[in-house]
Amino acid sequence: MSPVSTENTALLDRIRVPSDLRRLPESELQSVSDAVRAEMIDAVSVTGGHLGSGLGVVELTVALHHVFETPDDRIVWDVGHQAYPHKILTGRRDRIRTLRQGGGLSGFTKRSESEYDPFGAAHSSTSISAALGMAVGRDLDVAAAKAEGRDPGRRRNVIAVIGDGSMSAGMAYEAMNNAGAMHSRLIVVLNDNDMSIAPPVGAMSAYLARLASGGAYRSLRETAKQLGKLLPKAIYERAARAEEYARNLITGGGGTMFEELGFYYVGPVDGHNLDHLLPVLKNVRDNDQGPILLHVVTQKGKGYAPAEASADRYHGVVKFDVLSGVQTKAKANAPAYTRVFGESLIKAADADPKVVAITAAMPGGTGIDLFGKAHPDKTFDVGIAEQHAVTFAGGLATEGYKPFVAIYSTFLQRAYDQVVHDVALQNLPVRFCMDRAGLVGADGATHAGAFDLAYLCCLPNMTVMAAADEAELVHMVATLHAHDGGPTALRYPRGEGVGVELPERGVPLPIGKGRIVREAEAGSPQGAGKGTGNSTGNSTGRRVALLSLGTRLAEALKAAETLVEAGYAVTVADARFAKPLDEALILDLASRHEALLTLEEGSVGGFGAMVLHLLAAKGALDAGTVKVRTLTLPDTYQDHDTPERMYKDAKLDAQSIVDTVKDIVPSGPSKSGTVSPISAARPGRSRA
Ligand SMILES: Cc1ncc(C[n+]2csc(CCOP(=O)(O)OP(=O)(O)O)c2C)c(N)n1
Repeated sequence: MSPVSTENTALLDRIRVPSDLRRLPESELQSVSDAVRAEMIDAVSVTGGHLGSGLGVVELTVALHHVFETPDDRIVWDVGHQAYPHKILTGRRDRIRTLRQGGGLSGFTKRSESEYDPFGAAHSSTSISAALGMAVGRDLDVAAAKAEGRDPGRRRNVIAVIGDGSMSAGMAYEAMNNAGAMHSRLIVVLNDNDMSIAPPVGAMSAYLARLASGGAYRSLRETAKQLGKLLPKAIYERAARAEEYARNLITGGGGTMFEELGFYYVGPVDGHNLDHLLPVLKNVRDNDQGPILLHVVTQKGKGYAPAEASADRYHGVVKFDVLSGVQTKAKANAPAYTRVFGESLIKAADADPKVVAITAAMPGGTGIDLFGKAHPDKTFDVGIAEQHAVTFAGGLATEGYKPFVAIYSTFLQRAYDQVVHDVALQNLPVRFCMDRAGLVGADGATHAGAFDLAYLCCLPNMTVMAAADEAELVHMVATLHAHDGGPTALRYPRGEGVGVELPERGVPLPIGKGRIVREAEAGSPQGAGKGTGNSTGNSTGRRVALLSLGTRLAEALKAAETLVEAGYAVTVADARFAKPLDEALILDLASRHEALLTLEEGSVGGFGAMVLHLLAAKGALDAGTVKVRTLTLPDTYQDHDTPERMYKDAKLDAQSIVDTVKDIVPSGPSKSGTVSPISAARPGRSRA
């Protein structure tokens, strides 16, 4: 694929919105597709993002916008990660090089971004439900208009486009089951590229492969026969025999599973052949029946040789060179948390045959790919099925296994009742390992791991911890392994660690014990925190405690340096546990500082709320001697940007911490009588 040519540019210049595309003859649509593909490759080469999925649906996108009257007709893209060609054709081409950049276009569909995005997404398998809601809304409108004697107007089409990977989630079946029963007119395009992020798993994937087998897709002639059923009765009856024959060849006789669910099944059709796609889509558009499933076979990464040749088909890429396809990966200064997690879990399983690992279609993203190489028989990729993953782990736990369920914080949201009802309520020792905790940057609000502390800390039986650095992560994996008395959860962020030395083996931490990392009195660091510097502590300055949970610890230590220079006496503690809290440590901090700030990479209602509950319950706030502030993510959905920028906006960076402290406790000598003397033997101070 060549870089964007002037010819391509000239062609795309003629298409600002889909109505411009619809004015072009069908004969030009392959050239449009080629131009969109070149534009997309060029754009993603500078922004990074999802490449392979979009490349696979270029022709499908062009065909859909040509055949359907968007935006009045609704196209609902599942996940939305494949919607870059759609963005190029729907008035956003001029901003396509701002994809995933601060202030720029989202990497997914987003209602606030365009009227051509009727439903926002980023988590998978929602499209059929949303599209069915739209279809039923339309039907209710039409019925109301008829009842009132009004002209119901044009009956809009609703189309959900869902990948074969996303078809592995329960929600897709719940929606199809409902749609089949409602008989509402809905079009589901199954975009079958035989890939999820990783190769697809499960019986459904094998089933689709069987449907698509024998030349990969149907000829137009066969499809026309198949579509015969959608035509008026007389024509249909003539076509019926041949159609039945063709169908049996493919489905083995019994009709497809989609038909059993009440859908009319059409396909498989070659999703890169516009001569096939256009007539089939028109036919599907013009039929009057209930729900239709159009099975389209595409190739992930289509039209870009480096993507086609790579194992992951360039699902997600960083910036790359268009000609060679080589991605510009910055050299890492420290191992990624994901890798440290995967390697620590391998060690646990090396020593204990009861350790098993579960991922929901994210082996690479969670480090379970590493684990899978070392312990293939103990690794379970269940597909995009977080709910099932959790309850499946619950079942394993009942049999004495030690399941580690590695699911991003944001995707575990989907399995909340399974966490509550199937695991926590029964006190089963399932280990939840939540990668991408906190802000994630370019993927934006849909992927932020913002809520797990709030939604897990409120659950009886649950133990919740957060790693402050990669060495802590090693110890915490060991802690999860050792703790068999109930469910445990561990959160850690996206990206690289801070560069501390990694222990050879993890040592289980005492449950519910935090540690003091730097002490106000000594003014010097204690423990393993990096960047604590050689401060000249001022024990007579105003006394402030920073109580951090997770990787804000590094910012807390930076803030402490600045504050000490400004004359404050600062204690920095790492809570390690959000539940159970280290009560003795927290009450002690509250008793001997004028201000206590909690820091977390999570929403309101999480760690800070837990600390406030404790302080209130123990009467530690009654005397009014300590000012408490809970520094959390804001009560808004933060748009994508760099994580650094987003944390700054959230006022969780070192400078903001300093500003908050100065705001509530102006610098000066310590106020006598407001703090009690330091107890000689404070609990929870040392590293385990
Ligand atoms: C609930 C949920 N779990 C996991 C993911 C991560 N994820 C994003 S895309 C994807 C694969 C989707 O595969 P498919 O639908 O076949 O689309 P393709 O990328 O192959 O076009 C996964 C697992 C997600 N977005 N949502």
